[in-house]
Amino acid sequence: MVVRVRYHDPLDPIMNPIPPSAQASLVERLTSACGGSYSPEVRRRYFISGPQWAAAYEGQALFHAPTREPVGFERVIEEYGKIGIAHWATHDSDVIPTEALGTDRQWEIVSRIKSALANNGLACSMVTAETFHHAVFAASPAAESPEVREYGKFRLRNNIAIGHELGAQYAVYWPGSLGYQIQGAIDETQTLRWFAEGLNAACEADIEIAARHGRPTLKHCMEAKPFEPQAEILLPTSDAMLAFINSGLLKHPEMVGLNPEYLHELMWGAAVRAALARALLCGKLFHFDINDGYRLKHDVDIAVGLVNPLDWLNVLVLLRSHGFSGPFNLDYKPPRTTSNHGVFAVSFPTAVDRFITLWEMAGDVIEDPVIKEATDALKAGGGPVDTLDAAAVFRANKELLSLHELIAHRLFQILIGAHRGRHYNI
Ligand code: GCO
Ligand code: MN
Ligand code: MN
Repeated sequence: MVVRVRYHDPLDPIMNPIPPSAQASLVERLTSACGGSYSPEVRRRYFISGPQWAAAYEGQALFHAPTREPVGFERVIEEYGKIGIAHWATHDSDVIPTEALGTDRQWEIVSRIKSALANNGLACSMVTAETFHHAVFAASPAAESPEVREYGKFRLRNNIAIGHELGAQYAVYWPGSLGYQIQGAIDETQTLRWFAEGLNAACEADIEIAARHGRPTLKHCMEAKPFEPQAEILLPTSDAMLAFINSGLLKHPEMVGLNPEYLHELMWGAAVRAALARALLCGKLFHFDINDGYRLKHDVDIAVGLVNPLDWLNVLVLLRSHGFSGPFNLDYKPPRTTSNHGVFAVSFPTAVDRFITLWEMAGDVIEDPVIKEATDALKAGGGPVDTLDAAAVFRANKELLSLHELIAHRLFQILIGAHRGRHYNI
Protein backbone atom coordinates (compact mmCIF):
# COMPACT_ATOMS: atom_id res chain seq x y z
CA MET A 1 0.00 0.00 0.00
CA VAL A 2 1.28 3.48 -0.91
CA VAL A 3 0.69 6.05 1.76
CA ARG A 4 0.76 9.59 0.43
CA VAL A 5 2.00 12.07 2.98
CA ARG A 6 1.18 15.69 2.17
CA TYR A 7 3.99 17.98 3.08
CA HIS A 8 2.76 20.59 5.47
CA ASP A 9 4.59 23.81 6.17
CA PRO A 10 4.13 24.40 9.92
CA LEU A 11 3.90 28.15 9.34
CA ASP A 12 1.06 27.69 6.88
CA PRO A 13 -2.36 27.05 8.47
CA ILE A 14 -4.26 24.04 7.10
CA MET A 15 -7.04 25.35 4.87
CA ASN A 16 -10.24 23.54 4.08
CA PRO A 17 -10.47 22.88 0.36
CA ILE A 18 -13.43 24.44 -1.44
CA PRO A 19 -14.85 21.72 -3.69
CA PRO A 20 -15.60 22.83 -7.28
CA SER A 21 -19.35 22.58 -6.61
CA ALA A 22 -19.10 25.25 -3.88
CA GLN A 23 -16.77 27.68 -5.65
CA ALA A 24 -19.21 29.71 -7.76
CA SER A 25 -21.45 30.36 -4.77
CA LEU A 26 -18.45 31.44 -2.69
CA VAL A 27 -17.46 33.90 -5.41
CA GLU A 28 -21.03 35.24 -5.53
CA ARG A 29 -21.25 35.54 -1.76
CA LEU A 30 -17.96 37.45 -1.53
CA THR A 31 -18.93 39.67 -4.47
CA SER A 32 -22.10 40.65 -2.70
CA ALA A 33 -20.19 41.01 0.59
CA CYS A 34 -18.20 43.78 -1.14
CA GLY A 35 -21.41 45.80 -1.16
CA GLY A 36 -21.74 49.12 -2.92
CA SER A 37 -23.04 47.73 -6.20
CA TYR A 38 -25.50 49.79 -8.26
CA SER A 39 -28.84 48.47 -9.42
CA PRO A 40 -29.31 47.64 -13.12
CA GLU A 41 -31.64 50.69 -13.36
CA VAL A 42 -28.93 53.02 -12.10
CA ARG A 43 -26.30 51.41 -14.36
CA ARG A 44 -28.56 51.96 -17.39
CA ARG A 45 -28.49 55.74 -16.86
CA TYR A 46 -24.89 55.91 -18.09
CA PHE A 47 -23.87 55.61 -21.73
CA ILE A 48 -21.82 52.47 -21.12
CA SER A 49 -21.44 49.84 -23.82
CA GLY A 50 -20.39 46.24 -23.55
CA PRO A 51 -18.56 44.80 -26.54
CA GLN A 52 -19.39 41.31 -27.74
CA TRP A 53 -15.70 40.50 -27.99
CA ALA A 54 -14.93 41.51 -24.39
CA ALA A 55 -17.44 39.12 -22.84
CA ALA A 56 -16.67 36.41 -25.38
CA TYR A 57 -12.88 36.66 -24.97
CA GLU A 58 -11.65 33.18 -24.16
CA GLY A 59 -8.31 34.15 -22.60
CA GLN A 60 -6.09 33.28 -25.56
CA ALA A 61 -3.03 35.35 -26.48
CA LEU A 62 0.30 34.90 -28.19
CA PHE A 63 1.66 32.68 -25.43
CA HIS A 64 -1.66 31.75 -23.84
CA ALA A 65 -4.20 29.04 -24.53
CA PRO A 66 -7.88 29.81 -23.93
CA THR A 67 -9.23 29.32 -20.42
CA ARG A 68 -12.92 29.91 -21.15
CA GLU A 69 -15.61 28.37 -23.36
CA PRO A 70 -16.99 30.29 -26.34
CA VAL A 71 -20.14 32.36 -25.70
CA GLY A 72 -22.52 33.58 -28.38
CA PHE A 73 -24.28 36.92 -28.71
CA GLU A 74 -27.59 35.66 -27.26
CA ARG A 75 -25.94 34.86 -23.94
CA VAL A 76 -23.80 38.03 -23.90
CA ILE A 77 -26.78 40.28 -24.62
CA GLU A 78 -28.93 38.51 -22.04
CA GLU A 79 -26.25 38.81 -19.35
CA TYR A 80 -25.56 42.47 -20.19
CA GLY A 81 -29.29 43.08 -19.90
CA LYS A 82 -29.37 41.52 -16.42
CA ILE A 83 -26.35 43.55 -15.28
CA GLY A 84 -27.79 46.81 -16.64
CA ILE A 85 -25.33 47.44 -19.49
CA ALA A 86 -27.68 49.23 -21.87
CA HIS A 87 -25.55 49.22 -25.04
CA TRP A 88 -23.83 46.53 -27.04
CA ALA A 89 -21.06 46.76 -29.66
CA THR A 90 -19.54 44.21 -32.01
CA HIS A 91 -17.10 43.45 -34.78
CA ASP A 92 -18.82 42.11 -37.90
CA SER A 93 -16.99 38.78 -37.65
CA ASP A 94 -17.61 38.38 -33.89
CA VAL A 95 -21.17 37.45 -34.77
CA ILE A 96 -21.20 36.65 -38.50
CA PRO A 97 -18.80 34.06 -39.90
CA THR A 98 -16.48 35.73 -42.44
CA GLU A 99 -17.81 33.61 -45.30
CA ALA A 100 -21.40 34.67 -44.51
CA LEU A 101 -20.69 38.42 -44.56
CA GLY A 102 -22.88 40.21 -47.09
CA THR A 103 -25.10 37.14 -47.70
CA ASP A 104 -28.69 36.32 -46.71
CA ARG A 105 -27.26 34.43 -43.76
CA GLN A 106 -25.79 37.68 -42.48
CA TRP A 107 -29.22 39.31 -42.50
CA GLU A 108 -30.79 36.31 -40.71
CA ILE A 109 -28.16 36.65 -37.97
CA VAL A 110 -28.67 40.43 -37.81
CA SER A 111 -32.38 39.90 -37.35
CA ARG A 112 -31.69 37.45 -34.49
CA ILE A 113 -29.41 40.07 -32.93
CA LYS A 114 -32.18 42.68 -33.20
CA SER A 115 -34.58 40.39 -31.37
CA ALA A 116 -32.02 39.57 -28.68
CA LEU A 117 -31.35 43.28 -28.13
CA ALA A 118 -35.06 44.14 -28.01
CA ASN A 119 -35.89 41.24 -25.67
CA ASN A 120 -33.22 42.31 -23.20
CA GLY A 121 -33.70 46.08 -23.36
CA LEU A 122 -30.38 46.88 -25.07
CA ALA A 123 -29.48 49.08 -28.03
CA CYS A 124 -26.58 48.56 -30.42
CA SER A 125 -24.31 51.60 -30.11
CA MET A 126 -21.34 50.71 -32.28
CA VAL A 127 -20.23 48.37 -35.03
CA THR A 128 -16.69 47.76 -36.20
CA ALA A 129 -15.30 45.82 -39.14
CA GLU A 130 -12.55 43.34 -38.36
CA THR A 131 -9.85 44.28 -40.86
CA PHE A 132 -6.86 42.82 -39.01
CA HIS A 133 -7.42 39.17 -38.04
CA HIS A 134 -8.25 37.33 -41.24
CA ALA A 135 -5.39 36.12 -43.45
CA VAL A 136 -6.67 38.33 -46.28
CA PHE A 137 -5.48 41.35 -44.26
CA ALA A 138 -1.91 40.05 -43.81
CA ALA A 139 -0.61 43.11 -45.70
CA SER A 140 -3.31 45.32 -44.12
CA PRO A 141 -6.66 46.38 -45.63
CA ALA A 142 -4.70 49.07 -47.52
CA ALA A 143 -2.40 46.51 -49.17
CA GLU A 144 -0.87 46.92 -52.65
CA SER A 145 -3.26 44.41 -54.19
CA PRO A 146 -6.37 46.12 -55.60
CA GLU A 147 -8.39 42.96 -54.80
CA VAL A 148 -7.49 43.14 -51.11
CA ARG A 149 -8.44 46.82 -51.02
CA GLU A 150 -11.70 46.15 -52.82
CA TYR A 151 -12.49 43.39 -50.33
CA GLY A 152 -11.56 45.77 -47.49
CA LYS A 153 -14.01 48.35 -48.85
CA PHE A 154 -16.70 45.71 -49.03
CA ARG A 155 -16.13 44.95 -45.34
CA LEU A 156 -16.30 48.63 -44.39
CA ARG A 157 -19.45 49.35 -46.42
CA ASN A 158 -21.12 46.18 -45.23
CA ASN A 159 -20.32 47.10 -41.64
CA ILE A 160 -22.12 50.42 -42.11
CA ALA A 161 -25.14 48.61 -43.55
CA ILE A 162 -25.21 46.32 -40.49
CA GLY A 163 -24.83 49.35 -38.22
CA HIS A 164 -27.86 51.09 -39.71
CA GLU A 165 -29.92 47.92 -39.52
CA LEU A 166 -29.06 47.53 -35.81
CA GLY A 167 -29.60 51.22 -35.04
CA ALA A 168 -25.95 52.00 -34.23
CA GLN A 169 -24.67 55.58 -33.96
CA TYR A 170 -20.95 54.87 -34.19
CA ALA A 171 -18.51 52.90 -36.34
CA VAL A 172 -14.99 52.24 -35.10
CA TYR A 173 -11.83 51.61 -37.11
CA TRP A 174 -8.90 50.07 -35.38
CA PRO A 175 -6.26 49.85 -38.09
CA GLY A 176 -3.89 47.95 -35.82
CA SER A 177 -2.52 46.09 -38.77
CA LEU A 178 -2.02 49.21 -40.85
CA GLY A 179 1.68 48.72 -40.67
CA TYR A 180 4.49 46.45 -41.64
CA GLN A 181 7.18 44.22 -40.26
CA ILE A 182 9.71 44.75 -43.04
CA GLN A 183 11.10 48.23 -43.65
CA GLY A 184 11.25 49.46 -47.20
CA ALA A 185 8.66 47.09 -48.66
CA ILE A 186 5.89 49.68 -48.89
CA ASP A 187 5.59 53.34 -49.78
CA GLU A 188 4.00 54.81 -46.66
CA THR A 189 2.41 57.78 -48.45
CA GLN A 190 0.71 55.45 -50.92
CA THR A 191 -0.54 53.13 -48.17
CA LEU A 192 -2.03 56.08 -46.30
CA ARG A 193 -3.81 57.24 -49.49
CA TRP A 194 -5.25 53.77 -49.91
CA PHE A 195 -6.32 53.72 -46.29
CA ALA A 196 -8.13 57.03 -46.84
CA GLU A 197 -9.90 55.51 -49.85
CA GLY A 198 -11.30 52.82 -47.56
CA LEU A 199 -12.63 55.39 -45.09
CA ASN A 200 -14.05 57.45 -47.96
CA ALA A 201 -15.90 54.36 -49.22
CA ALA A 202 -17.36 53.81 -45.73
CA CYS A 203 -18.50 57.45 -45.37
CA GLU A 204 -20.08 57.51 -48.83
CA ALA A 205 -21.91 54.25 -48.21
CA ASP A 206 -23.05 55.72 -44.91
CA ILE A 207 -24.44 58.89 -46.53
CA GLU A 208 -26.39 56.81 -49.04
CA ILE A 209 -27.72 54.19 -46.58
CA ALA A 210 -28.59 56.83 -43.97
CA ALA A 211 -30.65 58.74 -46.56
CA ARG A 212 -32.45 55.53 -47.52
CA HIS A 213 -33.24 54.68 -43.89
CA GLY A 214 -34.08 58.27 -42.93
CA ARG A 215 -31.44 58.08 -40.21
CA PRO A 216 -28.49 60.32 -39.34
CA THR A 217 -25.10 59.17 -40.57
CA LEU A 218 -22.84 57.35 -38.13
CA LYS A 219 -19.90 58.89 -36.35
CA HIS A 220 -16.77 57.24 -37.76
CA CYS A 221 -14.12 56.83 -35.09
CA MET A 222 -10.48 55.93 -35.62
CA GLU A 223 -8.71 54.10 -32.81
CA ALA A 224 -4.95 54.17 -32.41
CA LYS A 225 -2.77 51.52 -30.79
CA PRO A 226 0.93 52.32 -30.81
CA PHE A 227 2.56 48.91 -30.39
CA GLU A 228 0.76 45.73 -31.25
CA PRO A 229 0.49 43.68 -33.35
CA GLN A 230 2.72 45.05 -36.12
CA ALA A 231 6.31 46.14 -35.81
CA GLU A 232 5.77 49.51 -37.45
CA ILE A 233 2.42 51.27 -37.66
CA LEU A 234 1.52 54.12 -39.99
CA LEU A 235 -0.93 55.86 -37.66
CA PRO A 236 0.37 54.93 -34.22
CA THR A 237 -1.28 57.57 -32.05
CA SER A 238 -4.48 59.57 -31.76
CA ASP A 239 -2.48 62.65 -32.75
CA ALA A 240 -1.26 60.95 -35.93
CA MET A 241 -4.91 60.20 -36.67
CA LEU A 242 -5.98 63.80 -36.06
CA ALA A 243 -3.36 64.88 -38.59
CA PHE A 244 -4.62 62.21 -41.02
CA ILE A 245 -8.24 63.37 -40.63
CA ASN A 246 -7.10 66.89 -41.53
CA SER A 247 -4.66 65.80 -44.26
CA GLY A 248 -7.02 66.55 -47.15
CA LEU A 249 -7.21 62.84 -48.05
CA LEU A 250 -10.65 62.34 -46.51
CA LYS A 251 -13.71 63.39 -48.48
CA HIS A 252 -15.81 63.78 -45.33
CA PRO A 253 -13.46 64.74 -42.51
CA GLU A 254 -16.43 66.12 -40.54
CA MET A 255 -17.80 62.55 -40.24
CA VAL A 256 -14.54 61.16 -38.88
CA GLY A 257 -13.20 61.52 -35.35
CA LEU A 258 -11.52 59.44 -32.67
CA ASN A 259 -12.16 56.50 -30.41
CA PRO A 260 -9.17 56.82 -28.09
CA GLU A 261 -8.57 53.90 -25.77
CA TYR A 262 -7.28 54.62 -22.28
CA LEU A 263 -4.62 51.90 -22.31
CA HIS A 264 -3.51 52.57 -25.87
CA GLU A 265 -2.74 56.14 -24.90
CA LEU A 266 -0.95 55.04 -21.74
CA MET A 267 1.01 52.23 -23.44
CA TRP A 268 3.31 54.49 -25.41
CA GLY A 269 3.99 56.68 -22.40
CA ALA A 270 1.46 59.43 -23.05
CA ALA A 271 -0.52 61.33 -20.45
CA VAL A 272 -4.02 60.06 -21.17
CA ARG A 273 -5.64 63.32 -20.09
CA ALA A 274 -3.43 65.33 -22.42
CA ALA A 275 -4.23 63.03 -25.36
CA LEU A 276 -7.96 63.38 -24.62
CA ALA A 277 -7.60 67.14 -24.26
CA ARG A 278 -6.12 67.40 -27.76
CA ALA A 279 -9.02 65.38 -29.19
CA LEU A 280 -11.54 67.53 -27.26
CA LEU A 281 -10.01 70.75 -28.58
CA CYS A 282 -10.36 69.46 -32.15
CA GLY A 283 -14.00 68.49 -31.52
CA LYS A 284 -13.01 64.89 -32.35
CA LEU A 285 -13.59 63.00 -29.14
CA PHE A 286 -16.46 60.84 -30.42
CA HIS A 287 -16.16 57.58 -28.45
CA PHE A 288 -13.92 56.29 -25.64
CA ASP A 289 -12.68 52.75 -24.92
CA ILE A 290 -12.31 52.34 -21.18
CA ASN A 291 -9.88 49.94 -19.54
CA ASP A 292 -6.61 49.98 -17.62
CA GLY A 293 -3.08 48.61 -17.72
CA TYR A 294 0.57 49.54 -17.60
CA ARG A 295 2.91 51.87 -19.47
CA LEU A 296 5.33 50.39 -22.02
CA LYS A 297 3.83 46.90 -21.74
CA HIS A 298 1.46 44.79 -23.79
CA ASP A 299 -2.13 45.69 -24.48
CA VAL A 300 -3.40 43.72 -21.50
CA ASP A 301 -6.77 45.50 -21.40
CA ILE A 302 -7.37 45.19 -17.65
CA ALA A 303 -10.76 46.41 -16.41
CA VAL A 304 -11.21 50.10 -15.66
CA GLY A 305 -9.78 51.41 -12.40
CA LEU A 306 -7.91 48.27 -11.33
CA VAL A 307 -4.45 49.72 -11.96
CA ASN A 308 -4.63 53.51 -12.09
CA PRO A 309 -7.73 54.66 -10.19
CA LEU A 310 -6.31 58.11 -9.43
CA ASP A 311 -5.40 58.70 -13.06
CA TRP A 312 -8.86 57.47 -14.04
CA LEU A 313 -10.46 59.93 -11.64
CA ASN A 314 -8.45 62.70 -13.28
CA VAL A 315 -9.49 61.56 -16.75
CA LEU A 316 -13.17 61.61 -15.81
CA VAL A 317 -12.86 65.05 -14.22
CA LEU A 318 -11.57 66.34 -17.56
CA LEU A 319 -14.32 64.62 -19.54
CA ARG A 320 -17.10 65.70 -17.16
CA SER A 321 -15.93 69.26 -17.14
CA HIS A 322 -15.99 69.32 -20.95
CA GLY A 323 -19.43 67.76 -21.31
CA PHE A 324 -18.34 64.36 -22.69
CA SER A 325 -20.73 61.78 -21.28
CA GLY A 326 -20.13 58.73 -23.45
CA PRO A 327 -20.14 56.29 -25.06
CA PHE A 328 -17.85 54.63 -22.57
CA ASN A 329 -17.01 51.30 -24.15
CA LEU A 330 -15.86 48.52 -21.81
CA ASP A 331 -13.08 47.38 -24.13
CA TYR A 332 -11.22 45.17 -21.71
CA LYS A 333 -10.35 41.53 -21.37
CA PRO A 334 -11.56 39.70 -18.30
CA PRO A 335 -8.37 38.04 -16.97
CA ARG A 336 -7.57 34.44 -17.87
CA THR A 337 -8.10 33.53 -14.22
CA THR A 338 -11.77 34.51 -14.39
CA SER A 339 -14.19 31.72 -15.33
CA ASN A 340 -17.11 31.92 -17.74
CA HIS A 341 -19.34 32.32 -14.69
CA GLY A 342 -17.02 34.97 -13.24
CA VAL A 343 -17.16 37.07 -16.43
CA PHE A 344 -20.80 37.94 -15.76
CA ALA A 345 -20.87 37.45 -11.96
CA VAL A 346 -17.75 39.49 -11.16
CA SER A 347 -15.93 41.03 -14.09
CA PHE A 348 -18.64 43.08 -15.85
CA PRO A 349 -20.74 44.25 -12.88
CA THR A 350 -17.67 45.33 -10.91
CA ALA A 351 -16.16 47.14 -13.92
CA VAL A 352 -19.40 49.05 -14.48
CA ASP A 353 -19.65 49.90 -10.78
CA ARG A 354 -16.08 51.18 -10.57
CA PHE A 355 -16.70 53.35 -13.61
CA ILE A 356 -19.89 54.81 -12.11
CA THR A 357 -18.18 55.44 -8.77
CA LEU A 358 -15.26 57.18 -10.45
CA TRP A 359 -17.65 59.23 -12.60
CA GLU A 360 -19.61 60.35 -9.54
CA MET A 361 -16.37 61.12 -7.69
CA ALA A 362 -15.35 63.25 -10.66
CA GLY A 363 -18.52 65.23 -9.91
CA ASP A 364 -17.32 65.61 -6.30
CA VAL A 365 -13.97 66.92 -7.56
CA ILE A 366 -15.65 69.48 -9.80
CA GLU A 367 -17.82 70.69 -6.88
CA ASP A 368 -15.12 70.48 -4.20
CA PRO A 369 -14.73 73.87 -2.45
CA VAL A 370 -11.04 73.36 -1.66
CA ILE A 371 -10.13 72.51 -5.25
CA LYS A 372 -12.35 75.28 -6.56
CA GLU A 373 -10.84 77.93 -4.32
CA ALA A 374 -7.31 76.70 -5.04
CA THR A 375 -7.73 76.67 -8.83
CA ASP A 376 -9.47 80.06 -8.79
CA ALA A 377 -6.63 81.50 -6.71
CA LEU A 378 -4.04 80.12 -9.14
CA LYS A 379 -5.91 81.72 -12.03
CA ALA A 380 -6.27 85.03 -10.18
CA GLY A 381 -2.49 85.18 -9.72
CA GLY A 382 -0.61 87.41 -7.27
CA GLY A 383 -0.47 90.73 -9.22
CA PRO A 384 -0.31 93.67 -9.68
CA VAL A 385 3.32 93.55 -10.69
CA ASP A 386 5.66 94.70 -13.43
CA THR A 387 5.17 91.89 -15.98
CA LEU A 388 8.49 92.66 -17.63
CA ASP A 389 10.30 91.76 -14.39
CA ALA A 390 10.67 87.96 -14.21
CA ALA A 391 11.82 87.89 -10.58
CA ALA A 392 8.93 90.11 -9.49
CA VAL A 393 6.40 87.97 -11.37
CA PHE A 394 7.83 84.84 -9.75
CA ARG A 395 7.73 86.38 -6.26
CA ALA A 396 4.17 87.56 -6.75
CA ASN A 397 2.95 83.98 -7.39
CA LYS A 398 5.45 81.99 -5.36
CA GLU A 399 3.27 80.91 -2.43
CA LEU A 400 0.25 80.26 -4.62
CA LEU A 401 2.14 77.59 -6.56
CA SER A 402 2.19 75.25 -3.55
CA LEU A 403 -1.51 74.80 -4.33
CA HIS A 404 -0.61 72.46 -7.20
CA GLU A 405 0.53 69.83 -4.74
CA LEU A 406 -2.37 70.59 -2.43
CA ILE A 407 -4.83 69.97 -5.28
CA ALA A 408 -3.18 66.60 -5.97
CA HIS A 409 -3.51 65.71 -2.26
CA ARG A 410 -7.17 66.70 -2.31
CA LEU A 411 -7.77 64.47 -5.34
CA PHE A 412 -6.23 61.58 -3.43
CA GLN A 413 -8.49 62.39 -0.45
CA ILE A 414 -11.53 62.40 -2.69
CA LEU A 415 -10.45 59.07 -4.20
CA ILE A 416 -10.29 57.43 -0.79
CA GLY A 417 -13.35 59.21 0.61
CA ALA A 418 -11.48 61.39 3.13
CA HIS A 419 -13.56 64.39 2.03
CA ARG A 420 -16.59 62.49 3.36
CA GLY A 421 -14.96 61.74 6.68
CA ARG A 422 -13.00 58.56 6.10
CA HIS A 423 -9.83 58.66 8.15
CA TYR A 424 -7.72 56.39 10.32
CA ASN A 425 -7.06 57.00 14.02
CA ILE A 426 -4.37 54.85 15.48
C1 GCO B 1 -7.54 46.10 -28.80
C2 GCO B 1 -8.34 46.99 -29.66
C3 GCO B 1 -9.63 46.46 -30.01
C4 GCO B 1 -10.47 47.49 -30.72
C5 GCO B 1 -11.52 46.83 -31.46
C6 GCO B 1 -12.41 47.81 -32.17
O1 GCO B 1 -7.27 46.51 -27.68
O2 GCO B 1 -7.17 45.02 -29.25
O3 GCO B 1 -8.61 48.12 -28.92
O4 GCO B 1 -10.29 46.03 -28.90
O5 GCO B 1 -11.03 48.40 -29.83
O6 GCO B 1 -10.91 45.95 -32.34
O7 GCO B 1 -12.33 47.63 -33.50
MN1 MN C 1 -10.09 49.42 -28.05
MN1 MN D 1 -6.42 47.68 -25.90
